[in-house]
Amino acid sequence: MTPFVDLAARLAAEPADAALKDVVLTIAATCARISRVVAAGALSGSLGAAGSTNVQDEEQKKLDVITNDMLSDALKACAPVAGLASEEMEEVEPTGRVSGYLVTFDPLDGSSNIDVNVSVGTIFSVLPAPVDHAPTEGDFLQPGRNQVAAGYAVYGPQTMLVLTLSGGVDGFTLDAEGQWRLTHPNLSIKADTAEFAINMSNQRHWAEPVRRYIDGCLKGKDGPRGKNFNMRWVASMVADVHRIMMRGGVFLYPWDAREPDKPGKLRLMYEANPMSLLVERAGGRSIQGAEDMLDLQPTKLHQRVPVALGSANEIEIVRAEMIAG
Ligand code: AHM
Ligand code: MG
Repeated sequence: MTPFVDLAARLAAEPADAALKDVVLTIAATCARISRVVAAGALSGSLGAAGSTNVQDEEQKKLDVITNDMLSDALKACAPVAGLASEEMEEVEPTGRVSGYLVTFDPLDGSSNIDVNVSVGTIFSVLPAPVDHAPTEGDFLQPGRNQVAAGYAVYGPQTMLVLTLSGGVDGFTLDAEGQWRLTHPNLSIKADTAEFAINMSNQRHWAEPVRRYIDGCLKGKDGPRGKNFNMRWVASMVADVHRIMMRGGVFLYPWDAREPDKPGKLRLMYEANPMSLLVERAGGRSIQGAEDMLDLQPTKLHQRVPVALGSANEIEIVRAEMIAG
């Protein structure tokens, strides 16, 4: 008998309504199936490019398309879901139902890592749906604070699901029978850290506040911070955020001058908002510019944002640099 309770039992203790729990259980079950497809790799013929591009003009991998279809099909069949939107779909998809919930997702985050067998993941966000009409794009444009649930699955050495509904953040590990077991209850991100994650190859394109912050970290004990920093960059946001959930740290994907008209690389509705809710609920912070990510009023479904999230005290140092300009 395992001492770890399963996801359904853990959700039973949540005050959230049964319909929301149904949505979360549907996503969790689909992530468990996605994990098997990802793990099969070349054996399932699913590695490599799909030969198509998404709305951001990014090349889609076969697994981006496969996992998008798996989640879309499962959510369309889930009665409380009124509409869905995905990083890999141009338009929102109403399910034909009114009221209930809207789900946004990045079906396979970290696509560049699929073919090299490095951790990838699924990110999702659940928002309330309108009660009197089929959802349109405008109904999805709600600030992150409106999220009623958010989470990610990371397909790594262990497959884990990390989620939040009304309260704290819990981590579940997928067992050999395909059940999610509560292995990491009430996750908490430590407030201080000496570890940062950023794609350093973009250094010359950054704005001044980000340069100053990273320069301070790189100078270590000899610089203004007076301590040495370590650096990690997996290039899968899910894996980088998961590390922060486990041992603290900060993650930055700032605006840079490669594409000056775009505010950042990562997407607000599928990546930044759900991760920000998880990080805040675990005691961390998440900002875009100097403002809290979760307060940002979205203007477009596929909107991009600059992101800095992680250990609370360290993010306040990043925020201070942003304010200083
Ligand atoms: P994706 O959703 O197409 O996989 O892109 C998002 C990913 C993030 O997971 C990761 O943090 C970032 O892109 C890595 O970008 P880069 O390759 O510029 O380092
Ligand atoms: Mg992504």
